[in-house]
Amino acid sequence: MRYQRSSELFKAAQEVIPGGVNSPVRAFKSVGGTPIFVEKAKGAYLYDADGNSFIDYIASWGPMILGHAFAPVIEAVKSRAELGTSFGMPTALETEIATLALDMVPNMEKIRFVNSGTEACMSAIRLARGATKREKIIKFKGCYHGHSDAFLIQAGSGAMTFGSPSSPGVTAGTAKDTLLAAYNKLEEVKALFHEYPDEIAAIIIEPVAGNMGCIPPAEGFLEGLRSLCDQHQSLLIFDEVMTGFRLAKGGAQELLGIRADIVTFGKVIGGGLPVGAFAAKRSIMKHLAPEGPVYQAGTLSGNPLAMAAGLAMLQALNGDQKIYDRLEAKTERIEIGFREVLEGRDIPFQINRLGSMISLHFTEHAVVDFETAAFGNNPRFNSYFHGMLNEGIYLPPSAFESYFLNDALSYEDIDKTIGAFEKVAANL
Ligand code: KE4
Repeated sequence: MRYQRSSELFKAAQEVIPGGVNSPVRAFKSVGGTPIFVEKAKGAYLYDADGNSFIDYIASWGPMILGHAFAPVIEAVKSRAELGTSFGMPTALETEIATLALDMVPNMEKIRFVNSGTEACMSAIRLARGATKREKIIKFKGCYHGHSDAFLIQAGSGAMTFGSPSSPGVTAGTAKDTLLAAYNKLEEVKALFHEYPDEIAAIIIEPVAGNMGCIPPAEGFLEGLRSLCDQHQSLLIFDEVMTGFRLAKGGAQELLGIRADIVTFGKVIGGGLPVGAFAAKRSIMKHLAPEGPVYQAGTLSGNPLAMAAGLAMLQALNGDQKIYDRLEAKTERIEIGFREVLEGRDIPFQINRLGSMISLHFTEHAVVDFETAAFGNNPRFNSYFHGMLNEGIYLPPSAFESYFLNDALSYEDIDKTIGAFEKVAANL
């Protein structure tokens, strides 16, 4: 593979954009090398500035679940654009996509659209604090809920004290209201409720973690969080920015059978345009402005162009009962193929998978939380990433990301991916 043009473009980008990218993970910092500058994409394939093509396993970090340039979405955006792109006034289109989303997702009665997953999670926390009149939240180490201050918190000193800022610019005042626990460790959550009785507004969690690689919830873990929230009148927030409309039509709530109090969305719900959302029962959403006092707003929230893309995406997913079976089967094929490649080699590995979320970890430890995910052999991951890239397979450029399969992937693509891994594994 040649990356000459991407290198030139990266150099130019770094002159005018911090790090040359508009989102850090794109810069290949953790895997090394020069980021690929993409020119176009169609179906399961990416085409870069050097004329290389790749089978795509990030699907724009989730949104392109039906493949790139999905015709119904493109058509919807084209025809909608002719009517004007933004009005700052309500449109019937927003009611249409809100109604469909609430039909698809169980247990939710109202939904508010925003412009990103970050905005959805930030707003959900504010709503939970406003509704409960409490200030503290619990999040889990390694879970990512976007880059608003309340979430950029790392474990403080000691096992279960409140957090400390994980980024300059986040204040100690903010950090003191974010408590941390280890994913899948219910006893740590119980201890926080014991330590801060009546102060915890909400628990926010990725019901299937995708930002430590893929980590499914342990048996009884989410059920335990549900009962702790019921016991302490705290709210359970499922961050379904990744899992929403991906694990099932109704997301993790449907697949895992656990009911959250607030659910956040992003990625798929926008069909590739900037959309986030958060939903809850009427009794919670009534606190949100302009109905209630909890303020939240956005110039482009519910933007008709983005709503048109999201509506076309949700209509396609809602109309195709087999999509999730197809995605599950293709992801299982990847898992089986990768296991066959690695069995018998002296390469310790774990493969975590739930539905079409999957990740490969080069470690002998079971990957069940951030600490065990961090045991991964990153140099080995980096040569795996670049080896696969050179074979025309585009994987997430970080050991701490889930792969996102899309419905446009053929079994020929899957088998080509496994064949590429066979070649790459020989040099790991
Ligand atoms: P955005 O603000 O990036 O739309 O969504 C934030 C977010 C919230 N919740 C979860 C569970 C998420 O995974 C994300 C964003 N995911 C990352 C990939 N792990 C986006 C990629 C990026 O940061 O460029």
